Amino acid sequence: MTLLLVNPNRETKPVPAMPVGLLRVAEAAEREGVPVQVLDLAFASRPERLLRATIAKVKPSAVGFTVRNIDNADFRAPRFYLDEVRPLVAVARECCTGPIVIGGAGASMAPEAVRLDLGADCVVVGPGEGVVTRIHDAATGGERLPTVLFGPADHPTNPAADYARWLNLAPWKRLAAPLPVQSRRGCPRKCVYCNYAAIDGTSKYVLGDVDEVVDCIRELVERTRIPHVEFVDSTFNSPPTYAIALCEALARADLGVSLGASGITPRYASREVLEAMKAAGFSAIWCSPDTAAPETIRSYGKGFARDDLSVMARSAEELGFTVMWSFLFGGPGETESTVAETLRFAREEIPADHPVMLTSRMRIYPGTELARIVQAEGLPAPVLDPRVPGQFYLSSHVDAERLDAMLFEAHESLPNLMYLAAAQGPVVGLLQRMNGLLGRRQPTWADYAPIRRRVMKMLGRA
Ligand code: B12
Ligand code: SF4
Repeated sequence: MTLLLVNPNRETKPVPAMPVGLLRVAEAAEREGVPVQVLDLAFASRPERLLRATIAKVKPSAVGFTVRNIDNADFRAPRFYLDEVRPLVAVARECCTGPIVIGGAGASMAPEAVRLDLGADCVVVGPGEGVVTRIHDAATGGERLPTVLFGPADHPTNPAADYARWLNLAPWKRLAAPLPVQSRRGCPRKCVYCNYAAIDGTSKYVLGDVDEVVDCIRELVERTRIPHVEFVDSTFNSPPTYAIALCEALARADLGVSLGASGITPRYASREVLEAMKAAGFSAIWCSPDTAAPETIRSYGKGFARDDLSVMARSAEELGFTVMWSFLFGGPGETESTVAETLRFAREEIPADHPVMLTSRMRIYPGTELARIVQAEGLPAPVLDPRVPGQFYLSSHVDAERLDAMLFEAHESLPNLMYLAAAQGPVVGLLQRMNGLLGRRQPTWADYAPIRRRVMKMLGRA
């Protein structure tokens, strides 16, 4: 009567992502008395064979897969991850008579399409902790599962999971993987392309208890001996009062860990917030303003003011706090002049040693404002495979060739600019191994971008 939970995600770039969501579901199952086993296929040399052997041994009553990524949202170098998951689901289907359930961020974005593509029975949308008993009951003869099941966002959970217990940490450590920790769910902003409300199961904040988050980190670091934590919150610095309280508690606890976060909104990246983050142990952060032109800040629905960006860039420089900036060109309302304004901001206001990521064209995901715009413009509805033409939006007010030329020119002239594809390039793997070997923390863009950029240039990949 065991629930077998499988991590099929073999993507390790730009950062190897420990399957925090799947493991939290495993721990919720245990709390509710459901016997559970976890199979991590991230580094398996023959994943299908290992899955087959595990099912033969465990004889699970149901198999659950986490689908974190559908694609890499990269127009220039698209990857479609479901091609790797489909054969695994087929093995589960062949070897297990119980239901095959899919959950995870990717699955939550387009549940029915993912279910059909993978050939599963049910897709859980949003947090899975609150539906494990239902899955177990269905697997053991109870009421059949619906094809789509919504997980409640307010079900009790932990900020992370006991990685040392569920995972063989050796290969993760070899690539200097950080420990993912989530202090809150939800984001009330409404960026035009964003689907996080569906993934988190809520657009309202569900805030974790600050002391619990700190205790959880202390325990995780003791158990894993990995002194680097990555906050995986949709927006780490919002609400700012909570962010500051958490940072102060982390600073007081003085855990000797380096901290990172990728979800930073310029709206609340004031000097006060950045100072608190620095004092807490953050060494570098990843911020995606997407644009720096007032018109596109509005049309992308970003919810910050143009001045917030300048304040953030200045405060970060004054505090010696490196930011990895990410810009997304070609979305609704983009024109040649808004592109030029964003590139001007990158050239003139971002410190020259802060890395800047350039992404061209917006990936369209179902259920987003962008999908509605696409429909209103009479364009075809999005599908799952990013390699199918028409999956990336380009504003009709900007010429494709001109946009590409402007980005290329900026990329060639500024050493701190990179295309998104560089984040998944071969140099990243080399740096991860080097850091794993030296026992250093996960390479952050902050520390390595200039070196990486030079090496990539040498290899002709930049
Ligand atoms: C933080 C983050 C990152 C960090 C990761 C840091 C780290 N160490 O883990 C960074 C910036 C490095 C990153 C990189 C990438 N990311 Co990212 N990332 C996120 C983010 C914001 C949070 C993910 C997370 O950990 N959530 C916290 C956990 C607890 O939640 P969860 O995984 O969703 O799990 C819950 C439920 O989904 C469910 N559940 C999960 N599994 C299962 C299984 C079963 C059986 C059940 C029932 C339920 C269930 O229950 C869980 C607990 O509540 C999400 C967006 C989001 N809001 O989710 C994007 C997101 C997951 N990333 C995405 C992408 C594309 C990527 C990259 C491919 C980007 C790129 N081109 O490089 C890489 C891939 C990295 C990799 N190794 O896989 C996409 C994936 C969807 C897609 N487009 O296909 C997302 C959704 C963003 C988006 N909207 O596009 N990412
Ligand atoms: S701030 Fe981030 S999480 Fe919030 S809506 Fe915008 S992209 Fe989504």
